[in-house]
Amino acid sequence: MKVLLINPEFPDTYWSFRHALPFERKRCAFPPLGLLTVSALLPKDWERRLVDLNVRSLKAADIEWADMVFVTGMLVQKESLHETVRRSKAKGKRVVLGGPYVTTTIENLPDADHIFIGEAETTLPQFIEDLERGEAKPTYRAVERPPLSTTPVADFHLADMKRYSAMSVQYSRGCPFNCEFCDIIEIYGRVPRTKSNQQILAEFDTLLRLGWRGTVFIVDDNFIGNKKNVRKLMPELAAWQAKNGYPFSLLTEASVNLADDEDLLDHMRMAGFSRVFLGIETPVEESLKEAQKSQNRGNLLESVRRIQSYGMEVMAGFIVGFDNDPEDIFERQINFIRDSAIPLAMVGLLTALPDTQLWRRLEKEGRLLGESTGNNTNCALNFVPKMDAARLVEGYQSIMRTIYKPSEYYKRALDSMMRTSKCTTESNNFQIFLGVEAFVRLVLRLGVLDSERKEFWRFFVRTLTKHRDMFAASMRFAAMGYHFRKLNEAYGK
Ligand code: B12
Ligand code: SF4
Repeated sequence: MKVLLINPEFPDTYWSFRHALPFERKRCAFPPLGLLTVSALLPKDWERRLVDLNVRSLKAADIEWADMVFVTGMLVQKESLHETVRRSKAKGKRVVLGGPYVTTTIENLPDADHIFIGEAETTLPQFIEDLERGEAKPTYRAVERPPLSTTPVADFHLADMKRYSAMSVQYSRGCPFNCEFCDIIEIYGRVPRTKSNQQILAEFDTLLRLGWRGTVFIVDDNFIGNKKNVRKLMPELAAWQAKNGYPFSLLTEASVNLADDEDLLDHMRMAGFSRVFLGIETPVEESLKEAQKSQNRGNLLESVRRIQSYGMEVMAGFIVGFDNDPEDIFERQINFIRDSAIPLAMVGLLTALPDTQLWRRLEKEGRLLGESTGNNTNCALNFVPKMDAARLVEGYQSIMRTIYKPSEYYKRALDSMMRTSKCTTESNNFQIFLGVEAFVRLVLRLGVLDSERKEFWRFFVRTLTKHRDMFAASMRFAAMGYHFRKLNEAYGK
């Protein structure tokens, strides 16, 4: 059996890093871990190939080679997903679909032969048995959420590693919190399941053996969702990094209450975590209450600062469009982002994702306008907000225009380096932004051709005088700033 695994194309969003990647000659930020995991669940003697449309195009010959085509995707990839299914079906191939889009969508699903709803660890083996008997069903639905002990090490070798700027592994699924807008808890549940220490370290071993060095994204919904297990993992992870000479700089997502646990923060520092993405959402207490985000209590600025003091750059998500947002929400968000020294702030309009508590409430209130595009930065609202919609979109754009102005952005980058540098570990110093060639391309684009080149040189000189030890990180900041500026030009005018 020959299986072609396809990851559809992403549009240009916060996380695509599309305008920053070319400096390093990378095509895509992260490989499609879901598909690589699905591949590892297939019988060993089946042939498999991966085509990530974010890395290269899909050729007719790719499809012709295959007996079956497996496609994954998020909501935001649906256009490319539909096109991929159409092309595969046109060539008479059996098409299998899975992933977050088909798991959550309320629209008509594409015309695939087999659709997998939910996680595939138990349903895929069942499908393979059924297929052998000639009785494969059109739909497979995971009745229970599988324990992660059933998740194999992903087939990382299928990914063309040099095309990606980071590799991904997953330690846990699910989150114990109950945010109203969140689809994670609907898809992956509120009881966080983790892998064993041996499992996750085996994945690290595999990446190391395959020659990977650099950033590894632990793609958990909330890395500290199961604190008890994470605490047990940390010393082993730190020992693994030390034994192997700190080959990986770690990035993950966590809830803000990470700041309350200094022991865990210290262990994360020792294990080589250099960046953490937090769901801050808003500095407005009433809006946090409305979002049922009780874990974001207390002084949020202080929480961010504490995490930064352990050497971790804080990235964060912010949302505008809550019913309780006051008229001055836009200025308050800008001020918070400025004061918190978060260079990479993902600001989005509130989005009602299918089958979330927010979706159900808005439906009851008659305020839903349809399924979202899945892209929360493209100014498209899928519900009727309390604030005037035009004012909300204009306010949102004013946040984006302000925070990604080079002077504002570079100031936050310098502040962030100031706060994290005191605690830099060996792995935090990892040369993330590698190579003379990448540096030359960056200087040419931002220091010569760009209309904002003065700001770049000011930043450059300040970095050299104050943060010479973080030079590689500072150049990554410059590249990322360029990405956000371009993104803003596309969406935020
Ligand atoms: C890592 C990650 C990313 C990465 C990389 C993704 C990639 N290259 O594939 C990055 C950071 C780029 C990313 C970006 C975004 N993401 Co994202 N991301 C995740 C995250 C945290 C983990 C994904 C992952 O690797 N999981 C591990 C694998 C093993 O799990 P899995 O993918 O679910 O796969 C399992 C099953 O779904 C199934 N399966 C999956 N595919 C297939 C295919 C077949 C054929 C079969 C049979 C089974 C199957 O089997 C697997 C094993 O059980 C998820 C949350 C989550 N827990 O999954 C959000 C998530 C997928 N992302 C989400 C969103 C919204 C986004 C963004 C739009 C955010 C934004 N506004 O910018 C962007 C869009 C992408 C872009 N570049 O523009 C949503 C999707 C919602 C939806 N319903 O579609 C999720 C669910 C999180 C959330 N609620 O916010 N994301
Ligand atoms: S903390 Fe994050 S993952 Fe957990 S419920 Fe809230 S939004 Fe979802």
